[in-house]
Amino acid sequence: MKKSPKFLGGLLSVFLLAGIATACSGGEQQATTSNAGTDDKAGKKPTYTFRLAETHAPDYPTTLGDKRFAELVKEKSDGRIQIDVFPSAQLGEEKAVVEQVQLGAIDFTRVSSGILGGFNKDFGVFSLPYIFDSQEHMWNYLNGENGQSLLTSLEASKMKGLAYMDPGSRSFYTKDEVKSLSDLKGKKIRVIQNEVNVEIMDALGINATPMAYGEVYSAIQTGVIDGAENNYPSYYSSKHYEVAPYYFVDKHQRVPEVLLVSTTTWNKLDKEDQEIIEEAAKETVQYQIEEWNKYEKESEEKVREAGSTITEIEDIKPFQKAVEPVIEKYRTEYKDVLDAIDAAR
Ligand code: GTR
Repeated sequence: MKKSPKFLGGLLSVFLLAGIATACSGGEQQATTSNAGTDDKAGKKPTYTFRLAETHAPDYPTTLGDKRFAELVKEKSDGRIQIDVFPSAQLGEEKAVVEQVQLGAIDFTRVSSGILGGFNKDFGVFSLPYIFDSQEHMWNYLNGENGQSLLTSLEASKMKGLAYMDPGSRSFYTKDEVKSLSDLKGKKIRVIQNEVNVEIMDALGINATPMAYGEVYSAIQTGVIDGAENNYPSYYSSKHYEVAPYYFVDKHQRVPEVLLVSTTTWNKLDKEDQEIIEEAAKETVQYQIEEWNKYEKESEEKVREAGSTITEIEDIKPFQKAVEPVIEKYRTEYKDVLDAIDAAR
């Protein structure tokens, strides 16, 4: 095939962009950066500039958590380690970002463990429905030994989990009114791309449509799907309430958010710098939970004001019963985690 000049031009910009991305993608500062030379002086520790990818808007509580983390790292390293937060999916949708993190092209990200489940089997457990009774139950588990050790299991997938963030609870929302489980049957509902989500929807008689978060608004608007499922903050911040004004509160999942670092980036750091990053991540958690709680309330109010119809489910049992086979299917594989979750009640 003869390549057109436009095609070749496009190819050239891809290479140029890839070059820039590599040059900016963390690690010790290159000689071309503005503060080059600071690490040349004998005995001085190197300076770093890293990138952190976030899918949400700048004022969203996970983004606020990312920014607090970056500030703490900067403070603790006396300005040597700078982490630039890129919100609003500027560095790509979550699945593509995780692939880049595995390659070491993006240093840090805050991502849903729903996405991680597609990369690391251990994380699939958090997509199982109704395993946490409440926010408190979830944090009891996450802060415990089992929850914390799960973060390290990501190392097998070239990432290192640093901390969890609060994800709220996910419920369904649709273009047309839904009042019961039978109204949901046969509907095309967008889910985060992982196998467990598809199995849950199958069990509920829903037509699961895995797709990237950034595509959901137009997919609902154009009728490709009938709705999606998420927490109040995402429902509000993504403006999905404009195209799917029926929110049906069943709280089927709490899928912890994870702050993580590429092991390529991690291995460039000495012990002291690694400790700075670990400490900063842990110190961010309480702040993020507080911001989460505020924003969750606000976003519920905002969608109500905008005219969304919120239906609180009266009896969750038919839902729980319908998804039981999914939990049973995974009970052996995730036994340790499910037992630890039960024990954290
Ligand atoms: C949000 C989560 C995002 C993203 C999104 C989704 O609740 O914070 O990281 O995973 O859901 O549904 O894709």
